[in-house]
Amino acid sequence: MTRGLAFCCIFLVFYTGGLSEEPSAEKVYVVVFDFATPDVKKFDPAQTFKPMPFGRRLAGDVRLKLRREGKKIVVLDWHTTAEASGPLPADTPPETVKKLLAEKLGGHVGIFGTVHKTDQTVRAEIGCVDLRSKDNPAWSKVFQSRGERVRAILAKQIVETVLGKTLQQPVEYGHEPEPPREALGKPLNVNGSFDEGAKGWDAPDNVSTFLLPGPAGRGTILRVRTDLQRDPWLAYRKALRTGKANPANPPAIAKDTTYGSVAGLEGVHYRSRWIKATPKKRYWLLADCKHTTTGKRATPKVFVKGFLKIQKTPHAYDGLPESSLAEMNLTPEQFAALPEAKRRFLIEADVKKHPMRYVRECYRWYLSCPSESGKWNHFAAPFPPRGGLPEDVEYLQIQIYSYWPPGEYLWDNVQLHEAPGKK
Ligand SMILES: [Ca+2]
Repeated sequence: MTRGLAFCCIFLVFYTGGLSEEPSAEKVYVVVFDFATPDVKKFDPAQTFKPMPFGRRLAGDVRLKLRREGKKIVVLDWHTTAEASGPLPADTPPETVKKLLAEKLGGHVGIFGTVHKTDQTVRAEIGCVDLRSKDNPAWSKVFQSRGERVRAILAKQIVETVLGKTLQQPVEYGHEPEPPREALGKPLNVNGSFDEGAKGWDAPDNVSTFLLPGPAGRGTILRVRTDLQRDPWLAYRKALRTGKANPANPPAIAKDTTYGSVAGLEGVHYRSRWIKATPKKRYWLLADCKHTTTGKRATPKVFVKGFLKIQKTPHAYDGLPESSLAEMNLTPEQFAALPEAKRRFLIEADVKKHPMRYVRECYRWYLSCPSESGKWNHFAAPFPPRGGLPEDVEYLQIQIYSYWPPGEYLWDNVQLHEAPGKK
């Protein structure tokens, strides 16, 4: 069965122009308020993991996609936005949004809405107020989708509607011939073959990620499982991040192949160490992958994400990451109860101590690896699809992403190379 792509989209109200049609070359300041999530499940205090409301995550995806659309669009950061207003539901009067934009935030365009999520389908009612438009200052529209990529699909649809244009798709395997190995030279990442164990990568957790001997000729390979119960897996991952669990002694986590499993929700990311980025450069990413899931086809991905250090985005951070809180023996509640000056002091000291815990994602691309079950396949593609890496990217990270269908994914030779040719 095909599952997971957008199947429905309903136009509700008036909508004409988009941001891209604006003749002015001046910057457009956009505020994406967190979307309300009225169906959010009540937090069970017996559980250690508190999920972030879906509407807040979707709003975050919309901000990121808009930021990637170039320098003319300036998207207000989440902390400043959330300080001005909590989630703004779809039925917020346009006048209220206008007031927030004009008097509090200095924005041109405000995006807000309500997200209804059932196990299968997400329905997002999105409103937009555009202070620059005289004829058509407000619109609203319903977006609906389902499946494991539902957030990415909805964010793309919302951004396309706001901008009034179709976003370009990442280039997939086969659009450009892979250069010969000699031309690619030495990989930029360490140990893409996994033959030196976890060197250059996260330590495997031995529940969802394993390093183990592969078939003849492959040396060590990465094995990923996504057919796992989600809540105990999330709790274990959190315990690992805060030093309260040891991968040498992993918990037994039951198999789950439902839409509520790890495969259907978060999926499993396996991350490389930081790789220094060179702005304006172009790269090739190579990967070998085989899945043995019961679904015939799967499209796991290898993301390359770009990050910049927090020092370049002052006042963008307002809290401590959970690993730092754990180091300081503080709960989030205890931290929140400290006087502001003390919090600021702890954050600034922690940024100095662990600068790489305070990076912000500013670039994202992925290698799509669509394949049938049971066979090793080789994938390779260049990125960025056009031009070179944006100038603000300081570090790259490879994230091997396995998700739907639930089951086993095997990976080998995940390698990043500088593109050959013009220097
Ligand atoms: Ca290998």
